[in-house]
Amino acid sequence: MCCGLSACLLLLHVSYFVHSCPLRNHWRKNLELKHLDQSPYTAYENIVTMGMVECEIRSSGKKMGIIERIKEIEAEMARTQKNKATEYHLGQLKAKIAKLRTQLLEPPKGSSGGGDGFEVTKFGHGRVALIGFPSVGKSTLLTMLTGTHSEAASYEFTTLTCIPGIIHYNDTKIQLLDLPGIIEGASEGKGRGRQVIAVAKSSDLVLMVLDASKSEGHRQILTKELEAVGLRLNKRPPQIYFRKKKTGGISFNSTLPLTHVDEKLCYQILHEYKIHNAEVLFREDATVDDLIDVIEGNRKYIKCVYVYNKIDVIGIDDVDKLARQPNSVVISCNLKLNLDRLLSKMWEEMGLVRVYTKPQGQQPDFSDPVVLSADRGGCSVEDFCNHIHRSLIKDVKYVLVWGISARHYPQHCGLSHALQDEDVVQIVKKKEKEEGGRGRFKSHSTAPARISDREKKAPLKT
Ligand SMILES: Nc1nc2c(ncn2[C@@H]2O[C@H](COP(=O)(O)OP(=O)(O)OP(=O)(O)O)[C@@H](O)[C@H]2O)c(=O)[nH]1
Ligand SMILES: [Mg+2]
Repeated sequence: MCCGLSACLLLLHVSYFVHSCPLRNHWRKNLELKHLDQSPYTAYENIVTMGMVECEIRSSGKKMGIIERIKEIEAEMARTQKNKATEYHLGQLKAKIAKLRTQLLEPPKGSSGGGDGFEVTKFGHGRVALIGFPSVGKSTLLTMLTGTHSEAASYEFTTLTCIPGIIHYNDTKIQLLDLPGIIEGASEGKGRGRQVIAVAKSSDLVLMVLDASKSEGHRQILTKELEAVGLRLNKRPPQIYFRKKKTGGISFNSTLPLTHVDEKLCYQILHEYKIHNAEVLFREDATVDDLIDVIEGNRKYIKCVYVYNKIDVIGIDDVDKLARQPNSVVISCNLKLNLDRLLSKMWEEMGLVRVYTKPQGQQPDFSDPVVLSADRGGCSVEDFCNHIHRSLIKDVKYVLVWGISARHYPQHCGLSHALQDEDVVQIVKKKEKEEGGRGRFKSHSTAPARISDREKKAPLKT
């Protein structure tokens, strides 16, 4: 009875909502949704869905506003002449753009922040992302290097999602990700640019695939798109110490003469971020952009190799010119040219360190290395032990190291020793004396170690 009554009330409520809702006409007009004339239950479900769509529209409207403001500031910067008098104004404008770009990257309020990204589980010892314009040969390259089939065709946007493959190289497994092609404006959300760039951010190395027969400008456009979302390719973090404080104003110092930034400019940029108490120390002659990167604190410094594909369609002089550029490899997937050089360059840039373990009194195990890297936790003996097991570190006395990092074979090393590729390590554990044993020859009996500690036996009864 009670259930029937509440169902009737729900029906009445929904039909009222469907027929008198002020947003109804707006939705019908804007979204061309025709299902409002359906049953009240279906309509109720649709209203919930449309509410979400409405939120999305509002947030994308907000984002459009931000993009327009960025464009306006960029135009103002282009109009402003660069000289000593305008450098403070230009610095402030740069900070404004950086702030707006950060806002653009924030997920809309109320959403979980996940969005419909490409969720590919991390696998292997390193992750490499293929980034490039459509139809440059990314999928063909993935198929060549990993054997995983990814649809390749002569039309653009053949790949619409993220396709992972595994490269087996030097006893390690490297995950290679084929991604949809990105276009100019990807950082502002054009195409699936935002999701592609998010995958690039989660990688250890980016392979920027370029068409050797197309203009050199493509490389700059892609670099600009990646920089706009906080990716810094082949750069190291600026040597600027920055710490926010609660009181005490701004203290500005440098360890060398600065040519790009002075105290006044630094103050202005910090004020733009509403920071009035902070400590800033320049350890290198950094630029305004570097200072903004440090203040923003969300930049990702990532290595990038520029891969020029389709060299079979250009002349030898052009190939030579491209091959001489820094961090560049020229290849042809169709003719299988130079793919081994690409793999060795990838390996070099990823800086993976293979360490082989040697059990005491046995040969080293060369089949299954422990793979370390500076980007993923570090390459010291301590990192090596933690990689094997978290609890191992407290039992380690020292380690014996054979290989490039050792001065003589074997070298006794402590936890801070930096290991190098193909080192062999034997862990020597602390003697088990503390646990009640007797050095190497731990006694497994519970009998006391010294004669004097033994309990006296009762005299024999005669
Ligand atoms: N001449 C020449 N053509 C190539 C080479 N590698 C790939 N192609 C051709 O380029 C076209 C595009 O290749 P895809 O692998 O689909 O390119 P993609 O970058 O994955 O394209 P999207 O998925 O659309 O982003 C195909 O017709 C390939 O046959 C090459 O080395 N030389
Ligand atoms: Mg593709």
